[in-house]
Amino acid sequence: MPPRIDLRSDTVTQPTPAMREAMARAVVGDDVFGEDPTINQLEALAAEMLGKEAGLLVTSGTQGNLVSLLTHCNRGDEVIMGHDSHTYNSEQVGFAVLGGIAPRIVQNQPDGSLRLADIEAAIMPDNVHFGRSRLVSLENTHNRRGGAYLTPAYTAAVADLAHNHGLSLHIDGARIFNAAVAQDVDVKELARVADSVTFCLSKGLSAPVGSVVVGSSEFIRRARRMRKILGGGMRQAGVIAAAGIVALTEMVDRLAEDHDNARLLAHGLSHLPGVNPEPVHTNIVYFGVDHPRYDAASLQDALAQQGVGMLALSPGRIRAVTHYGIQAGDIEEALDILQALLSG
Ligand code: TLP
Repeated sequence: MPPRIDLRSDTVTQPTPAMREAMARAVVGDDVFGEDPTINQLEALAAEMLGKEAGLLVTSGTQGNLVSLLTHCNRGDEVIMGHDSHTYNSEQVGFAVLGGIAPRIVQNQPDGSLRLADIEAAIMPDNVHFGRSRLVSLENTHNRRGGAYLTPAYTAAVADLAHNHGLSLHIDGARIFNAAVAQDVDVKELARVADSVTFCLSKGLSAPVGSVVVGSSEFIRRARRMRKILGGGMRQAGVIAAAGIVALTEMVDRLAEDHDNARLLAHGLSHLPGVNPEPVHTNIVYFGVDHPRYDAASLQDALAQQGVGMLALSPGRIRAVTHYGIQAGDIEEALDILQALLSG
């Protein structure tokens, strides 16, 4: 059974009633023939919202990043990415395994960014000894950096740097709508300058399945071939796309509530003994555990026994993520349970 108050991830969100209704009514067709009108509508809507020419529905964020990296790079090419990025750490380095692409690692800064000077230093000169630098990959918001967001100005500066050196820019924008809402900017401002963006429908936007890759028409044409070779041609997946359309039209603005609830949680944690919340930027709260009776793993287990789900993702550090299934009252209840455990 999942925990009653499930803060393990925003991936646990259930589809909304409007999504279930749209899924039941979706007009579908064979998408490998390009004949699923609901998928075509979702892909066009996603492209329009992010300021790109075309979109491609994929099964997951992992598949979206993999398809994108394999489409940008050939074997022996290098992708410059952060040492704490999800794509480097939590996607089985699929781009290296399946694409023969090498990561060129740069330190992530506390705000999730990569220093421009570090990116520039990681671009390899044209030399017979070296790999070919082909791509820069950013993550917005940044999962392991507490949901920190990148700004339009920073993203544009990285795009300029990459393009001036003949490289492309990919953004793992699994939670890019959280980044847009937190800064009160149009998501286009964060996406337009990139050559490709993957974003997830199935996290804070609450759809049951799916992510979308957006880019130029030519890039998406090649990405569609790549998705097929990875087994991602999904036939009548309009039932999935229908929920995705609801996600994009009805679920973006409410992300602000998740950010409020994350701040509420961090504020409450700051008054409890033995836990130290990190700065909150969007819907992700990390806190350090420094307590005489608990480490992160045992506190996670004690919380789970009381029906509260959080994840001890690294030694001494717990993550809690707010989402559509969490109300302010749930946060207060979780804080009461934590208070009893930590002070009892
Ligand atoms: N992240 C998941 C788990 O992998 C930990 C989570 O609960 O946060 N990029 C980023 C920044 C992500 O956080 C994730 C998922 C992905 C890509 C991969 O998306 P999926 O799970 O759809 O393959």
